[in-house]
Amino acid sequence: MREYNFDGLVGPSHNYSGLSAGNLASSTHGGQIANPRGAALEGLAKMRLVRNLGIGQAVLPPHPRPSLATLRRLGFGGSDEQVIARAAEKEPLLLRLCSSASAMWTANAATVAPSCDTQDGRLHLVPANLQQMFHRAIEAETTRAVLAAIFADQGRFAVHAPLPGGGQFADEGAANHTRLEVPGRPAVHLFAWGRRAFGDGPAPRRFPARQTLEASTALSRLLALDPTNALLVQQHPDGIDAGGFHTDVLAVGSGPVLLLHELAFTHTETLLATLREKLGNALRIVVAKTAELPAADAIAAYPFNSQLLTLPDGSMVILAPEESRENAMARAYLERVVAEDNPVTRVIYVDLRQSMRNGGGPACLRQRIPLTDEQTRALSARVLLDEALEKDLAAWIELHYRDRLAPADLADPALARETMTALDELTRILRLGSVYDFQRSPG
Ligand code: SUG
Repeated sequence: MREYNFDGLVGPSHNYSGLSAGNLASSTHGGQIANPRGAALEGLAKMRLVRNLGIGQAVLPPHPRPSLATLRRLGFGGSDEQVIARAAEKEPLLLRLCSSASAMWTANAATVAPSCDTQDGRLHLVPANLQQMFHRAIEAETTRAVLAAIFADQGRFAVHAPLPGGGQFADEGAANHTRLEVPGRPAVHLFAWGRRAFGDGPAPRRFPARQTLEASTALSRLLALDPTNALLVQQHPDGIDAGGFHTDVLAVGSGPVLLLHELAFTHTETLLATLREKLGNALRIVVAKTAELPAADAIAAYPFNSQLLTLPDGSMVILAPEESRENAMARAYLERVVAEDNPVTRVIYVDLRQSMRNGGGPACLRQRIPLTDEQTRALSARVLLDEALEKDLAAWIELHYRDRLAPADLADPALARETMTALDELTRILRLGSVYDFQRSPG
């Protein structure tokens, strides 16, 4: 079993529209000018770095934006140009919502259970419905089509439908899911949630809780896990209100290591005791208390939104955003992690400023999918990153992406055309088939 990081390629419409209440970076940078080409190249550089560490790396494609299909479903008609012009004139917010490149944050694309943990021995993937935010909810359909195209072999892979219904089953994917594992014991899956849909209980007051208990419970069933190894845990309402909109903003875990802020979850002591009981002495936990690292710093600098990567020699590295190096408290926390008795041997900092300004750090940009060799051979598309694919993607970005995009530019019909041309070509590079709506129906 080898873990592959499936990173989202940043889409050509990457921009700052201030769409995500509760995500402080998104709110702060709304209206600024973005650099889609720079963002896509930053993302690709991170993928190259991870691959060069000897770790499995793969890609997931952007979604068509603006989503003309969504604008049409909302009553804007005529030619593509007219749809965009009418939305821009009458409902500019809707055009911005339908133009976000948010599918780049593939931690939110799905929740995954590897075949070694599931009762039927297949890899299970549940695409996230992302109900809480409109600009993200429109990702689910395309995500499902893309995953179904890649993981088409139903004998080995089960791609489920996104959870049904409205906000009651609001699901944000792997950003709220952590898998921990030590040698000789079954893996433990932590499913975090922010509010109850049915019934009362503590909930954030200031910002939305994006994941419900009911959604997390449904995921633990659908993923065909042994229920005794699936734990449900509440995100701390104060953590969400401080800007920790997903679990991965305040906690990250992999293998035997769990890093967390004390405001990541409620009842932290009980949770940690349960984890120690299930995983034993090999489990390594490093908690940051508020005095060491205030939540505001953790959220601004994103040390928990790191990738915790296991190298081929078994040691681990933390891939953290530059912002964590620049924040003295975040950096000191990460240095403490390295100094303590655990497999983590160093921190590597990466520049992902384009994505970070929308609240997306290293961990947001990847979906972790453990695969056996046989499963990698059974993938139905060219998504595993090797040198040739890396070159093709770099050339594709250079050819198709703008280096400047302001929210007002989303009204430019040429952007939609450019994006369709680019994505059409990308499906050929990745041998994905016709996964996009515009490839299947005219207009
Ligand atoms: O859903 N930002 C994303 C960031 C997602 C980060 N993912 C994880 N933590 N796993 C979000 O809030 C901002 C778009 C804008 O404002 O233009 C945005 O959607």
